[in-house]
Amino acid sequence: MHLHGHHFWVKSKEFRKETHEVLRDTYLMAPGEIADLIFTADKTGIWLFHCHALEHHAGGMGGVMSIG
Ligand SMILES: [Cu+2]
Repeated sequence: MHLHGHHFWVKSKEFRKETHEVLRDTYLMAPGEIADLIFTADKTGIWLFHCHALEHHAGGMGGVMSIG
């Protein structure tokens, strides 16, 4: 999943129970995975959040986030 306009930290089972301070704008998720993407929403606007697999995005795996 890719978030436009921001970078985020990931807290997921991928990293077991540890929090790694890896700053990203894209995170490759496994099927069924649940992850927290932690970021500071300090940029006003409408930002796209979507899957980078184009066939997934075309199938509806995307949306927008409004910060204002
Ligand atoms: Cu996908």
